[in-house]
Amino acid sequence: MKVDILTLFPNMFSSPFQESILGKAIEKGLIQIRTINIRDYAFDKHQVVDDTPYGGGQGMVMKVEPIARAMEWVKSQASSAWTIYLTPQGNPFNQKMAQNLSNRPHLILLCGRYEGIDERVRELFVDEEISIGDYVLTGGELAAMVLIDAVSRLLPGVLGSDRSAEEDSFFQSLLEFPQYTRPSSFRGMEVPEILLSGNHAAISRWRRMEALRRTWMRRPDLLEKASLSNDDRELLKEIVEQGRGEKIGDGV
Ligand code: 4HQ
Repeated sequence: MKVDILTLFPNMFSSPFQESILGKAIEKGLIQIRTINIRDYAFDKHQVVDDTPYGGGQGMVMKVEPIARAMEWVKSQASSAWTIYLTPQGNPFNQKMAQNLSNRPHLILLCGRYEGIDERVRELFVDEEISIGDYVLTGGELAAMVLIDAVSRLLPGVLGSDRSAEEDSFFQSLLEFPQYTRPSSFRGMEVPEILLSGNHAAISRWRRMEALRRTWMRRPDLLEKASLSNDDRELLKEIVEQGRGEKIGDGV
């Protein structure tokens, strides 16, 4: 997959894409990421990329001409690319969208700063607007990184082959079950015995149970969308009978 990023801050993208799984995927050529500095397409003497908003008001707006020139240069190389603008006004990003985007050969991500972009950029170049959540960032760069991270790990060969797509889909739209690794005893806290039993059927059932329990306790909204088997419904009945138990804070 090719990803072109239009930004005023290309340096922000260097280290996140050099490390770990994403770094390896780029090294292997599974993802080709390029940054395009919008300022390089501002042709006036001071390379101005922003201006005050028509109608007055606070802050600055990104000018249409530099973005249009940068876009036209990128698109001249791949006219079929899918162009995304990162903004709180966009469709809320989720795993399904990540999956759909992972099937596209070429993405263009436009990162805004200040109060955003001239509306005409949207009309001319943007295929889709995406938000990574209901909060305000200083720019679209971190949002673009979040999107690239979520999409990249779905590309064939990016994660180790030991991770089965089947297992992923079985647990789709459920929260993860608790994980443990050695030591089996730490400060008197024991790993659940069943995980040490070697009984794979029992372990699978326990994990499914705990994934359902977590989801029911923390994100009951996800259970509506999850595809649950009859066995799952039986497990859920048990969970509901056991009660909601320990409750974590709601973060507000
Ligand atoms: N911004 N999800 C404002 C975001 C954002 C988000 C990007 C800040 C666009 C102009 N982007 N600029 N939330 O807060 O994607």
